[in-house]
Amino acid sequence: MVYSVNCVLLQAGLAKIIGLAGETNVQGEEQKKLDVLSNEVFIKALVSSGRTCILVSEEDEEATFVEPSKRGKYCVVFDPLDGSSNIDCGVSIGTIFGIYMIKDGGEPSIEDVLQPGKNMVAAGYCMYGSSCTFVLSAGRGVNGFTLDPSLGEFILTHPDIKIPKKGKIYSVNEGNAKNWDGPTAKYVEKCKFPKDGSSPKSLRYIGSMVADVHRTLLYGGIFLYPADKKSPNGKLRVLYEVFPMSFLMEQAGGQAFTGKQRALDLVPKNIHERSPIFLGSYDDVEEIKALYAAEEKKQ
Ligand code: P6P
Repeated sequence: MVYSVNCVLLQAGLAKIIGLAGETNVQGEEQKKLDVLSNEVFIKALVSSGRTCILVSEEDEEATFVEPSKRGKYCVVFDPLDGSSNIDCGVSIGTIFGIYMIKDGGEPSIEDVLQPGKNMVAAGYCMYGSSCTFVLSAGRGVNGFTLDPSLGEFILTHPDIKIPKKGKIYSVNEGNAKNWDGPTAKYVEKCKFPKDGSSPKSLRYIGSMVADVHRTLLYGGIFLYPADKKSPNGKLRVLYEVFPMSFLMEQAGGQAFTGKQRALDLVPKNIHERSPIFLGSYDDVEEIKALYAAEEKKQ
């Protein structure tokens, strides 16, 4: 599936299939032709695999329930082409996915995908950039694979990825700074003007979650998409952005926090629910957790 999407993306600029599809998705975001195309690739392939029973896509308002004759035991939640607003300028974008097992042998129901992220059996992403990189965890560590186009095969290039315990990079959209709450504002201030004599952290923000998280996973540091006055639940979607990336971070020795709790403990109430997220190096996330805990004490 990701190989097919990668091939289409590589030709997109030439084949003039970039640009808008003239529709909007459930998020009210303008759909790029490639969003629609990649969504169709994943839905068709997952249904015909005979292994899935419920599919949740960022592009579809409702979940897809696979017909009984093709049904399996896995529920897949995915963003087929995350960061697609960056397609036209060639910035790395990606597919993000998480996999649950159906809760019991009965008739699949929406409850099977409204499980906490800690119940996922696997999660990962595929980044379409200067190379096609596939990062996956099935609950026993994180491994990275790079597509060898001459073979059409993914080669294990990043075995047993471990995120550095502390990093030198923070990754956030500073354009939202005026709307941040106290702990986030204090944390970012601390990154820029550390009071302990350490060097300031560098700011790196691409605006494509897969690219920002991939860099964070390999180099360390922290990625933040906090709540703010405009978006009290943040922007990123729990099922197919927050949970998969949080699952990977924990598997790689990092952590993920919502501002209130461990991200993977969250129980979503609907399939497109959003949540604030702070994820990355263990010590860096600890610092922002302490600021939120101190704020909580003041309440
Ligand atoms: P902003 C892309 O639209 C996305 O969903 C993520 O890939 C990315 O991290 C975030 O939104 C960027 O949002 O508001 O900073 O442009």
